[in-house]
Amino acid sequence: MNLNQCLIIVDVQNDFLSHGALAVPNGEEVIAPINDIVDLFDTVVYTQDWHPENHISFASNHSDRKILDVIELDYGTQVLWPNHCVENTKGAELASNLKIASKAHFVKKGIHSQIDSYSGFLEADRKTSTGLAEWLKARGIKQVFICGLATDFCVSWTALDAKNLGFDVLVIEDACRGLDINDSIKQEKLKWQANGIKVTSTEKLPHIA
Ligand code: VGL
Ligand code: ZN
Repeated sequence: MNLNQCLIIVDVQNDFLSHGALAVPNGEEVIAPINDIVDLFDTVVYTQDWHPENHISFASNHSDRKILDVIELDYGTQVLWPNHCVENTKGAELASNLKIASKAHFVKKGIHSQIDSYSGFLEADRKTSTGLAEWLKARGIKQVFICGLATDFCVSWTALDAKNLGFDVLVIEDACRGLDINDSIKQEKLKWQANGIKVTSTEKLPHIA
């Protein structure tokens, strides 16, 4: 166990599992590998997508728009999603069989009606902080291991922001599943390469964590 390392478990919430409102194909397959590695870390962060009912990322809140349409907002392009992870609903709860570390820290994101947030660090306006970077830095964390859902959205944005904010970043590939919209998994992995984000696996973790 290295006290400078942290595990970030992204959005392993009911709505992203197979029968959820925004189902990631085989999303529940991340739970067993994540449960196997949680105890290797002293610091474990769980992010939760947590939207008000009138959230700007929901297609239902735009007239004449449908799910997966892409619109332009002040802060850039926004994909429109089915209603998901509505605050205080069952769908927004962490998967019931996900192991919760004894010193767990929870981060909610996408909580403002007018801004989405795929990243666990910075919301989509690229300015509003969730406070996670400050929290990690105050604890001396230098290296973050990232896993969860979805590889090509919240996992990737969280990884890219972590790197930009000065952390060494590894994505635990077998503990992630993606949505894969228009080849997005491949596109995001190219960004990881270009930005010095490393990939690893749960099998290798006992040797490096
Ligand atoms: C996510 C789309 C919308 C994710 C969250 O967790 O990857 N994707 N909200
Ligand atoms: Zn969302």
